[in-house]
Amino acid sequence: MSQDDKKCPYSHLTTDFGAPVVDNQNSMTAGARGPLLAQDLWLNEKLANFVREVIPERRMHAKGSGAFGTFTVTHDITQYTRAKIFSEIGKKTEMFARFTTVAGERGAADAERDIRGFALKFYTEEGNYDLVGNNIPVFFIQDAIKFPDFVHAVKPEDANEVPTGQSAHDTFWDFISLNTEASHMTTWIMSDRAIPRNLRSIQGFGVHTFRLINKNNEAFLVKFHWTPKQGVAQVVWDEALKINGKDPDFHRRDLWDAIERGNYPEWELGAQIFSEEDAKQWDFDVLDATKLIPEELVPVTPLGKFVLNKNTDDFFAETEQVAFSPANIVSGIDFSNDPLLQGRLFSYTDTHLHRLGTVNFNQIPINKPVCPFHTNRRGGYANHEVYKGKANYEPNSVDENWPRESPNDSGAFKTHPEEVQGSKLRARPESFADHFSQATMHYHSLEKHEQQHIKDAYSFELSKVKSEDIRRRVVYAVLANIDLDLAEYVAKELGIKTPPKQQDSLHQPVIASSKRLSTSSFPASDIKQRKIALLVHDGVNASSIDDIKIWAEAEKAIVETLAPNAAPVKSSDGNEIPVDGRQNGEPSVTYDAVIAIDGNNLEVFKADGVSKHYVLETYKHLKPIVFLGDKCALIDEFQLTKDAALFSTQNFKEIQDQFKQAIQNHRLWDREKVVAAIPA
Ligand code: HDE
Repeated sequence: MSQDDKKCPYSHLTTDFGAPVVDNQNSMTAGARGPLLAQDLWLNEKLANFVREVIPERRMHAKGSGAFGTFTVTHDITQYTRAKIFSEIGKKTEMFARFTTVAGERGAADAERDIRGFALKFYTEEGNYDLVGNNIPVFFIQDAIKFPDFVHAVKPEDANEVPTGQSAHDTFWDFISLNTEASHMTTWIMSDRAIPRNLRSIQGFGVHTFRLINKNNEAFLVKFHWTPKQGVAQVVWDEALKINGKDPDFHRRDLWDAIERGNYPEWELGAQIFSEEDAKQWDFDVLDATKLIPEELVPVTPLGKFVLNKNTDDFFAETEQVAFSPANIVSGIDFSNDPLLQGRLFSYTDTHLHRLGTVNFNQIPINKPVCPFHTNRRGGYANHEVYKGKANYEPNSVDENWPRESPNDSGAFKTHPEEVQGSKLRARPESFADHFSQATMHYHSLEKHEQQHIKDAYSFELSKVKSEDIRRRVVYAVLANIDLDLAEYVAKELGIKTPPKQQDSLHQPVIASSKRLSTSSFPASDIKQRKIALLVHDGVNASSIDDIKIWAEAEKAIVETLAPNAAPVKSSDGNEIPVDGRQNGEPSVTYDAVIAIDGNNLEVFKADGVSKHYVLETYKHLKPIVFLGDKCALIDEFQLTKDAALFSTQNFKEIQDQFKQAIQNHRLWDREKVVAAIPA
């Protein structure tokens, strides 16, 4: 209940204007069996509101998950920027983050192969600062003018609106085959980055080059990165497909639960800071958003950290109505001439005017700056401000020329006075012409298993493309220019002729491989919030459950007991133990590890097909499994091969440290070769 509610004499359900409602169960009729009365204004108000509850969903990034957080400065970067958000170590700024899938509609599933949007809004004392980034450091296109073409191509096809949230269809790959500037980004979208384990385990990137400006008006170029303390983690493809069916809100739920439990996810915000002179040395253009700067060239300087520590109260009011824009910057930060960024600067406001329906969307609480704002604007739909004073123009003499412009030396935002000269034209700079070398670098930077996943993803997606011409064009015009082995693999999978080598020798990557592009460079440091399923049946040993719970609590991990049904199980000493769920209802894909608990019930377990499936699926998805006591026999029974993430023991304590490490590692990639033979 809000303060306002407390002032109301009634703690009752009311109409829009505060009149109490006495009957919310029955419409007003002429006699109990008679027709409705037009006088039933409560019914009318209720239905009228209901049909207007939805607003246009975002054209892209429609399905989102939001959370509030706090940003804290950890390093002094005042030599680079005068932005007050970074003014001193320890300074805190409140913020809001929204995570999204990009292609799917609001009801789409969370684990689709897709980019994840990762947008940050900092409520600074100088106004809102938005970093509207993605979990991938580059983008598909170089120029904003291609954006609608790209989005049309990836969205469901027009005739039947199929497929939702998927790129595995003809129009997407047609676009890719004809717009080779997308080649680098496509290697990322086919990589594990596009099927993250959860939203807590993704990196964020500002993608474009921005500027930092210090108090002496010196300018530096910058690319922003934010890296999760939880490590970067992915699922295997089969797991992603199953999550989408079994728990389409898996990512949203995971983020919510972590915050509710106080296991607040945390990211380090960093920046690659460099000069125009540095940029001139490199063989790629820092204004080209299809290129990244390898960290070997410019390491990431840490700036601060942010934790997401509060869930939303009202999804619509906050996550749905939040309006991000890369144009929202503060003094000390500025734009570059990246033509993709330049297009974004006005397109987001345009989107919000359409979607939120009023110029006053800045007054919606989630969008409202925490500092005062005096725009001299008046009116418009849904204006909430009550403006005082006579003047609504500037300069004025009737209100002491207030609000007036900030003085020149006030430190208020002024754009960097970069010199610009040139003819008016429509042209791509020659420095944007290399479409392949960084795709090659990305592919060559990855571990063998990551490369294999890329090969499999291209093969899978292109096998869904009906047009032979498109398939061939992708293999010959794109993949053969990235890596011949990749092209040959995919060609073989599609049954088309091996492509000739086409590598363009003019464009060898400046750095052959960059370690920090692999997810393996970002391991987790703990197992907080990881979920472990304990498989139990009647006859289970209760003390094993207790031991594991004590251990997990200390690690801030979550254990849940799953039984054949939701009824309590009987322990071996005859007591009833309540369970957290059914094995059939809480699928293995939503857990990070499984333990088959000991007891005197081996035969019951063996006869339970659901339990067997649970274990085999966990094994196939490369996750840790423990067989306790009598359940050790299941390793042979299920014909599993022992490895570094498969444990059998009479005493959990003996293996708990190795088990923890295996959970921390997420997946045992070495197991992948063994499980290839197991059916899905
Ligand atoms: Fe966006 N983008 N975008 N985008 N974008 C939108 O804004 C657009 C681009 C990104 O959680 C839209 O409210 C254009 C790059 C995120 O609310 C829209 C271009 C990057 C979000 C829009 C791009 C992004 C959006 C859709 C090419 C990574 C979700 C609805 C010039 C750096 C924000 C909306 C949220 C949302 C336009 C390219 C990130 C249509 C024209 C590159 C994270 O305005």
